[in-house]
Amino acid sequence: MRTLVVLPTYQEAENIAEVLRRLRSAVPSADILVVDDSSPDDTAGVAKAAGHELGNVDVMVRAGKSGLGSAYRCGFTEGLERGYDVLVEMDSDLSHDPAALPSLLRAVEAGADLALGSRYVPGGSIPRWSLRRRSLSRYGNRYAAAVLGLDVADSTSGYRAYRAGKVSGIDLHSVRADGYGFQIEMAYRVARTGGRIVELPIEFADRERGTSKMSSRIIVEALVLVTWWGVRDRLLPTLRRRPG
Ligand SMILES: Nc1nc2c(ncn2[C@@H]2O[C@H](COP(=O)(O)OP(=O)(O)O)[C@@H](O)[C@H]2O)c(=O)[nH]1
Ligand SMILES: [Mg+2]
Repeated sequence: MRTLVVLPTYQEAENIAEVLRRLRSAVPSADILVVDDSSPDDTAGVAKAAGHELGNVDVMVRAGKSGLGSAYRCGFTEGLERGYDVLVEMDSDLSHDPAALPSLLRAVEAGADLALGSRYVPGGSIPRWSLRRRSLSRYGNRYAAAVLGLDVADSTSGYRAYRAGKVSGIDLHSVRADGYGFQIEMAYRVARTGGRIVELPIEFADRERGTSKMSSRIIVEALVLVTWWGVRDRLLPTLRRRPG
């Protein structure tokens, strides 16, 4: 299966070269596309230099910071145009261990439309997170699952492999969310179109270098969108079916 790993980057100059090297040794046959938003720390330059050494690494540079969801929409559109069979999402800050990727790819090969690296299935873990951050993520995930009727324990996870045919069936331009909302929306769309989602346990290491780019705006966006999708797809249709 021809695989493209899409790596969104913003200010990851300290991490990207090691991510690329570890990725190449974990999955030597996969091509890599870095989508950088003109990071001021020259992440793109570092990625190009490392990519030159490793081969089969492309770097797409966009004009300015436009969000994680938008970076993936660009990367996936490119991947679909180039005819890949599998499209992979992974953070570029070493939170996601590249060594776990072969098991996600095997799950897609075995029939999954979306193989998710999950922190909230038995065997999954987040050793370094504070109780506050852990609770926010855990309850956010539970809320999304309950409101959307989505049978996924970790729909905000950003470590995943999609069957490309499933992504091509989704109108990426109509996917608006960024950050966590983007991850939930993509899982929701796969589920709603009858796709098979498989969750595999991962250890989420969290970054050791650099800082998170996620903000409270991104969390609020996800909560508002999930609530809206739940009202639109579950509550309103039920009300309409009621006589009188
Ligand atoms: N291209 C691009 N990448 C982004 C943007 N925001 C975040 N990222 C990347 O998305 C990944 C996850 O972001 P991060 O800040 O680590 O999120 P967190 O792990 O939830 O705190 C990292 O590789 C970031 O560099 C953005 O606006 N544009
Ligand atoms: Mg991170």
